[in-house]
This record gives sequence, C-alpha cells and structure tokens, in this order.
Amino acid sequence: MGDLRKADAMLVVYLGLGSNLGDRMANLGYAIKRLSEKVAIKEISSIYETEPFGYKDQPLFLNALLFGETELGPFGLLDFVKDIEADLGREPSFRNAPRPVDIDILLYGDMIIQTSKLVIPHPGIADRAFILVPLGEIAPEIIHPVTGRKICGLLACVDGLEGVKAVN
Ligand code: PH2
Ligand code: MG
Ligand code: MG
Repeated sequence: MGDLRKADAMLVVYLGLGSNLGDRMANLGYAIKRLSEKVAIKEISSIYETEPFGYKDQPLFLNALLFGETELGPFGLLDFVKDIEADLGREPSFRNAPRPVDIDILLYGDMIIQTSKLVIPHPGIADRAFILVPLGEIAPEIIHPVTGRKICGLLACVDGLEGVKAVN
C-alpha cells in the first residue's frame, strides 16, 4: 500500500539545462548530480552546443535535457532548482542574460500551470530549437499538453536547427 501510494505520487518531469558561463560542461555535470538527489533520472539527452536564442551578444550555450520522476510538487521542484542555480553562482540578472546554469521545468506530467512565479509547460518549448532538438531525441512522441502536438511535429516546424550541434 505504501509502495502504491509512493508510485502514484511520482510524476514525470522534463528539465532543460543550459550553461554559457565558466566551465560549461562541469556546470551541467554538477547540476545533474544535484538534481539526482530529488529526481530519479531516467534518461539524459546528448549535450548540444547552441547559438544564443533571444539576446544574441553572449557566449554559446551548452544545452541538454533530462527526464525523471520526482515526489516534489511543481513549486517544490522550482525551489529546488533555484537552490542549485544559486549554488553554482547564478546571480539574479536581466532576462536571457549569460548564466553558469539555468534549469527550466519544461513539462511536469501533463499539468498546465500559469502563475507569475511558474509557467508549465515552459512557454519557450515550441519555438526554441535548443529545447526541441534534445526533447525530440529522448521523447519525440510525447504530446505538448497545451498545443496538443507531438514534439516531433513541433521540431519539424522550428527555425534555427543549424544553430544546435551535438557535442561529442
Ligand atoms: N536560454 C535562455 C535564452 N536563450 N539560448 C540558448 N541557446 N540556450 C539557452 O539555454 C537559452 C538561450 C533563457 O533561459
Ligand atoms: Mg531558460
Ligand atoms: Mg530558467
């Protein structure tokens, strides 16, 4: 019974990771290690070097994405990822500014949340190649809960694929 309740409480979350300051690879590694304290990680995408989306005058990013299960609710998960970002030295700054690590909650089960603190699904999924390429790698068939479209369908329409390159 206890086990069943535990299974029911677990939800699948997709998290996006980005770094474009300092030792980018080490920053992603640290973030993944810390995330694993509270997220049972099932799969991690390849790592991609990506041209900055939005504010262009900043270094190239490394981006990756993972999915796993967690007992944390969406706001508990948000607090947890903010702690990890702060531990890596991320200072509050302007929107889209360079950062040692950015951890975004992309999807939380098929929940739709719209608050000033947190919007899920992440509003950038459908137009950002640096999200759709790794998401298409590990979960092409999942359905975006707001648009009702499959990730592979969104990927087929997105601009900027030439700016997303897998790192060996
Ligand atoms: N994150 C942003 C803005 N622009 N561009 C790339 N390539 N990768 C990112 O992770 C990224 C971005 C805001 O969080
Ligand atoms: Mg982000
Ligand atoms: Mg963020």
